[in-house]
Parts: sequence; structure tokens; C-alpha cells
Amino acid sequence: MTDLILALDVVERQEALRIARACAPHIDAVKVGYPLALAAGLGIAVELADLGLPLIADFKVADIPNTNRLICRQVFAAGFDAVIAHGFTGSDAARACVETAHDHGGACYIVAEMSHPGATEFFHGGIAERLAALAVECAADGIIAPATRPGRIARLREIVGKRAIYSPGVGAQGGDARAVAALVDGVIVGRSIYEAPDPGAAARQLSHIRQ
Ligand code: NUP
Repeated sequence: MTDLILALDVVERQEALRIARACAPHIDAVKVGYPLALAAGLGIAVELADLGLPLIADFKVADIPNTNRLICRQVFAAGFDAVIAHGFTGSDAARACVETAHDHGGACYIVAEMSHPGATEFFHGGIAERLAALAVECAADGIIAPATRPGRIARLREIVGKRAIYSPGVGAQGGDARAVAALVDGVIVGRSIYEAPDPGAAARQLSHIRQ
């Protein structure tokens, strides 16, 4: 069973709520990133809470440990269930996110390798493998790995074992949902759903990956 996670990168609050409601029966979680959080405020988490779905804050937290802790406290106080953090800031900084998440009964996922073409300028030569190992060492709940490079997901799976892998990059970025679904615990999809004329129908069409 692979989760379908909606990346709700819509900057108009009412539209975001409408899309999330239409998709809710076909998805397993909603990911909110900077576009919506900056436009609508962290209070959007309370408004999305009636959907009864886990809410993931994709803030790619990347600061010193103390600031990471302060950021993550705000995320969980707002009602989110999970946070995404970067690992390149080092294990003390990543651990601050993981510990704060766990203190609040939440989860933390560490970015191991990003999905866009430019990511390989820095995520190469074993860096992603080291970030995946750091995620394991910090007791993170899982990693983010690119749907645009399924071969890389397979390699990172060897490192993280049964920890979750959530994978963005399907559809608009070129990744194939079916090919990736078998390798990961969750597929993250944004534009292919929220830019569709009928987002609920687009989510339903993709929900084959959940079987
Ligand atoms: O490596 C990453 N790639 C990526 O696209 C890490 C991410 N967190 N994301 C996010 O996933 C990105 O910010 C967006 O919210 C979503 C993918 O959206 P789309 O390309 O399906 O529209």
C-alpha cells in the first residue's frame, strides 16, 4: 500500500480548502509548503484538520539546532503531524527536528535527494547516501527521495530499510507514478492534481497507486 500525498501548493486559501476537500476521499495526507503557509498562515492547519488526514509541513527546515527546534515547535503547535527537514545542516540540526517532532507525537522526514534537475549539482558522489544514513542515525521517520530518479530510490532504500520513503516528482516533473509507487511508501503529487480542471477526479485517477 502506497500513500498518495497531495502537495497543496495553492496560494489562495479558499481554493486550497476546496481542492483539499475534493481530493480528501482519494488521498492519504496533505503536504503544505511555503506557498500556502506564507499566503494563508500556519492557521491553515486548523482549517484542514476537519479532513481527518495527516498534515505534513514541508518547510525543509535547515538552520542551527536551536532555531530548528523553535521552528518545529511552531509547526506542531499549529496542528501539523509531520515536518520535512534538510539533513545537510548536520546531525545535530536534523536531530533537533526529529526530537521536537517526536516530543509532540509527530514525525520528521529528512530530504536525502531532491527531484529537480539542478539537484544533481550537489546531490551526487554519495551525498544522498550520507544524508539517508544521517536520517537513520538521527532516528528520523523516513526520507524524501526523487520520483524522477527511481534508480536512486532503490539505492537509498538499501540504506533506510523499512523507514518511510516519500517521493515527489511525479507528473509535472516527469516521474511515473506507477513505476515509483512500488518502491516507496508515499508518492507526493502537486500540480498534476491541483492544476487539473477537476482536482478530485485527478486524485481519484492517481489513487490506483494506493492498492
Ligand atoms: O525534492 C523535492 N522535490 C519536490 O518537488 C522535495 C520536495 N519537497 N518537493 C515538493 O514536492 C515540492 O516543493 C512540491 O511541493 C511537491 C511536488 O510538486 P509537483 O511537482 O507535483 O507540483
